[in-house]
Amino acid sequence: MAGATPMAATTPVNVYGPPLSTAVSRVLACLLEKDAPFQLIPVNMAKGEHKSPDYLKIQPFGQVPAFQDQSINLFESRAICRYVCDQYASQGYRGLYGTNPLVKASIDQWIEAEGQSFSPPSSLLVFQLVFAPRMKIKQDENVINQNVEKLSKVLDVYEKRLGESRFLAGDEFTLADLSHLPNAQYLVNGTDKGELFNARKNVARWWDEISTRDSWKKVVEMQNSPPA
Ligand SMILES: N[C@@H](CCC(=O)N[C@@H](CS)C(=O)NCC(=O)O)C(=O)O
Repeated sequence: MAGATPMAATTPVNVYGPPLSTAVSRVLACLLEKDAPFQLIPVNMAKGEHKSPDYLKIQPFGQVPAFQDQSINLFESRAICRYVCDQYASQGYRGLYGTNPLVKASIDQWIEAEGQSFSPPSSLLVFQLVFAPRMKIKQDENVINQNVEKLSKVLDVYEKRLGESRFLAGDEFTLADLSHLPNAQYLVNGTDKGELFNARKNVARWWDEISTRDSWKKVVEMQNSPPA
């Protein structure tokens, strides 16, 4: 009975890692959009639990998130999200990963743009501007300036695209938009670089719309609740 959806819909999946991690929060947002039951399993990264031999058995690169559903283990947040969308296709928000090959191709294209073009400069900025100060690591002004410039160019492309369609892959919110939430959240709300988004009319409208979805508001609540 592999792949029996009713079973999958009621058996919680396991997500390992803290909601403060951008990659973990991407998966949480997707699970919430799909109404998929999950258990969040803490991984104490400060203590190096993500590098322990037991953890490496489920995430061989020693990163978060790791994901388990019945007999499978997965890593890479975007791949996990695609799996969740397919596995829970008939529940939650059905349009998240499209319903036909043409729409899916457009969603995949923009998920790739997020991973290949948006994420590299935005992740470096999130590290430099948010996590380095918390970890008492010295910030590198050159890295910050170079990546502000790179991200600006990427967001110029987004500005044009979002002048043509309401969301990245078309007129519906999809996984492509969702994938941007984690890094954008830190940049807009946790740094002085929010203008990168807010000063671009279409990007600002898009950000406002995607960041106020119930699923993302729940993730932000989880990020702000102290661990039990
Ligand atoms: N491409 C991976 C990135 C995973 C990743 O970089 N996770 C970070 C936290 S957001 C991590 O585990 N960092 C600790 C390390 O690399 O040792 C994904 O999307 O899942």
